[in-house]
Amino acid sequence: MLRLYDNRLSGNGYKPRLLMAHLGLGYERIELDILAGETRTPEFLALNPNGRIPLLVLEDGTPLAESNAILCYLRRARASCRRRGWSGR
Ligand SMILES: N[C@@H](CCC(=O)N[C@@H](CS)C(=O)NCC(=O)O)C(=O)O
Repeated sequence: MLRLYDNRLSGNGYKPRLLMAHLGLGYERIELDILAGETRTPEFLALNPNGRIPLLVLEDGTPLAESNAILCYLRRARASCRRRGWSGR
C-alpha cells in the first residue's frame, strides 16, 4: 500500500492528499510533527535526506519526495492503470 508521510497543516501535503482522494486511491497516512523535529529523525532522513514532507513511499518501498513530483507520479500511474483497464478504486 502507498504510504504518505504528511502533516495536516501542510499545503504541500494537501496536494497529494487531494489528488489521491480524487483518484480514489487508498493509502496509509503518517502524521509527522514538524515542530517536534519528527521530519529530522535518522529514520525519516534515511527515507528523505531533504527532511521534508510530503513523502510518498511506493508499494515497492521507493521513497518519492517533492509534492509536484508526487502529483506527476500519481497522474502517470493512474493513466497506466487506465490503459490496463484498472480503475484504481
Ligand atoms: N518543495 C517541497 C517543499 C516541502 C516543504 O517545504 N515541506 C515543509 C512542510 S510544507 C516541511 O516539511 N518542512 C519541515 C522542515 O523543513 O523541517 C514540496 O513541494 O514538497
